Amino acid sequence: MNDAGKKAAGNKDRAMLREINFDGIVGPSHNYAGLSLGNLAATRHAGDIAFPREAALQGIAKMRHNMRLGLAQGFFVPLPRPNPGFLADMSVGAEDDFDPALTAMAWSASAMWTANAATVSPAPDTADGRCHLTVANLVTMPHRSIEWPDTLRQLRTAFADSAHFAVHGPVPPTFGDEGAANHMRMGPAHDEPGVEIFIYGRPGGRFPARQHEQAFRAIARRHGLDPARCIFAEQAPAAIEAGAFHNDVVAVANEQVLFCHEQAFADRDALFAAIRDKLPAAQIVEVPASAVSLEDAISSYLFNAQLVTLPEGVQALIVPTEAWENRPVRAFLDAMIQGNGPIRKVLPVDVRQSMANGGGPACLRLRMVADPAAVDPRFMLDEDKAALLERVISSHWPERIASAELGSEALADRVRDARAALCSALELKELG
Ligand code: SUG
Repeated sequence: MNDAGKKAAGNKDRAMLREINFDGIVGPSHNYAGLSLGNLAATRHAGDIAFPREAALQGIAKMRHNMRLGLAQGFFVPLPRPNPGFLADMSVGAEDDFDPALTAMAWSASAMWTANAATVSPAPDTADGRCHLTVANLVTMPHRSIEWPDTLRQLRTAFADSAHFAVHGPVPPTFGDEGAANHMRMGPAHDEPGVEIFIYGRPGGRFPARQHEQAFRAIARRHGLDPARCIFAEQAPAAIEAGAFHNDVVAVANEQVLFCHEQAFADRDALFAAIRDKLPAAQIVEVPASAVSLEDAISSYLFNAQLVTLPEGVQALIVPTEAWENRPVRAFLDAMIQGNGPIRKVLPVDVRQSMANGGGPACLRLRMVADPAAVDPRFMLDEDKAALLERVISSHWPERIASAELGSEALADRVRDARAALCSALELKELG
């Protein structure tokens, strides 16, 4: 089918489109190794004991919470860990050739933060009327750079229906790409053409700027986006310096609403003007630094929230409990919901185990806009499957992992068996 034909078919299917959040199930090797420079929570918690079972159950509870709001929910399974290919490539083993830092990289459960799995352009935005995904190369952090081949395999399984989806490999590794964590989409409704906003960083600061502008420009071209509906804007260097290693730590958007910190962007006036030009109905809820400092925003993860449209039509902000408990943030949120703005509800969720590694509610999910019936049903969640996941996790996930245990063959066997049990329960043996 040519592009025009596909576009027409896509338009016909548009009525079936809805937002689906795909959360990463926290893997059985979840640990705190302090691998991410510039991610203050992860650095602060380096060496702490991690609780993989509790972490994964917190993740399932969040998914259940969101499903019960009437939202469509999917999930991705953890990647094979310890990553055998990486250890072999680096010639790292368990004896004389043991290297704790490289071993920790091979064991990282960081693929749980699926906001970094890919950049997603929904069907109404693309030239061929299909939903396009580009897997993120994540090259800035070594432990994350090894995710994409297995993530790509999983995306190509979940979104195998080529009438609806096009799943691309990564952009060349010269250009760092961290996926949807730096990408926002605004529009009148999820199923209508939107404005895609790509936020990149410039190197030179104290911490790495993980997202390259050219990576996003390449993605916009390969997804077939209309240049008139794309915005490329720089993240504020001060935000990266303060620990906002991804844009989704200082901003989140949903339909017409952008919720962001005053110091999120290098040139906020230019960005806001561009958004209003392309989407006159845009509503920007900006949190002034005088109400919530950048430091409080980053430590509480106020903006690493899921901003969602509930079935009754109002927008709700699903925040981590840390935000709800932070005094200035709470004061701002209380005033916001008493006011007359577009965000009508604030709903806290407990994902503390992930938060301690710098991953809030928004990091844990990849947002798609798709017809749920076009997705491989094995990746869609309902109450029964959530109970199944809970049973597998409760009986197979290690209760606790200390950093010093990484590299233990007995623990590696346990982690591999846990993942195998999950893939088998979900009939996803081809990912095993
Ligand atoms: O890439 N943490 C992740 C957190 C990713 C959060 N994602 C979004 N903001 N969308 C990271 O820094 C910590 C791993 C460790 O230190 O063991 C880690 O990778």
